[in-house]
Amino acid sequence: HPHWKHDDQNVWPANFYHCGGTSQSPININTRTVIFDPSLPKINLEGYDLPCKQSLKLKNNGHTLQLSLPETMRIVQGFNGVFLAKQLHFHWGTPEIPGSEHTVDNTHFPAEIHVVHYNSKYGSIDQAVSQPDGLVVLGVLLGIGLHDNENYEKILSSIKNVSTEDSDTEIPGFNVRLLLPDNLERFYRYNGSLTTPPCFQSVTWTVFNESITLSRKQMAMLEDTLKAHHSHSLTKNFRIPQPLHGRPVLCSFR
Ligand code: BO1
Ligand code: ZN
Repeated sequence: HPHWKHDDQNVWPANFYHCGGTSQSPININTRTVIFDPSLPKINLEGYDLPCKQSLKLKNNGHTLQLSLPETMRIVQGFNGVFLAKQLHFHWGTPEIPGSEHTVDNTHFPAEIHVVHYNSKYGSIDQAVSQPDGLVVLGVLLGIGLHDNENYEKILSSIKNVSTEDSDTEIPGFNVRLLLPDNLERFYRYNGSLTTPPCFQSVTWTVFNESITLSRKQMAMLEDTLKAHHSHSLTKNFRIPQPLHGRPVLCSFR
């Protein structure tokens, strides 16, 4: 497996076959051409309110800031099957270059989180990650607001402990539901891929319509604090939107 970096994303297809596929992620969400589908079921989350005594591993893996999640967190309705949480992570840019992966009407948000779940019928994420119905990822677009976000602060306050590549730390359990928007009923849905190598086309994507805000200071913690290989700043870790190749993008709301 060749090593990869976000700076190299133009050559991912040469090194990772699936990255050149026709159902890649992220995408631009064109709100004028999405298809309203009133039959999209409501998403029902279970076990997101974690006890404080259950600690979670927060890691800088050189590509992103990632929080491991317990399989007691699960999506029990809204998809075909039960999907168990594995991890959540962030994508971001710089103050000048907003770094969400999904764009809405060709506009990037400053950042985005992905909550990664795998289909319980496959028994493990490693078995599920390459299956067409293997993963469900929930995407939340992050903007800038006037106030610190106290829920995201539970993660961001520990960034200082994972500033270097491959470092990790434990943080107390908290209510992960509070990282998501209040309104889970308004979302976009399409079939796509992992947004990093190996880019398997295994993800049923959900991007929520409602965004969440962090303070400028909190966004700066993401943008400035983390380091990757050779202590280069870990920043601009987003993939540019990929061609739809005729895929429908569904929308749960008008
Ligand atoms: S994303 O949500 O599309 N940005 C995304 C991108 C890459 C992965 C997951 C989500 N990678 C996979 C690895 C697996 C690993 C799994 C869970 O993440 O390919 O080896 O088990 O951490
Ligand atoms: Zn991601």
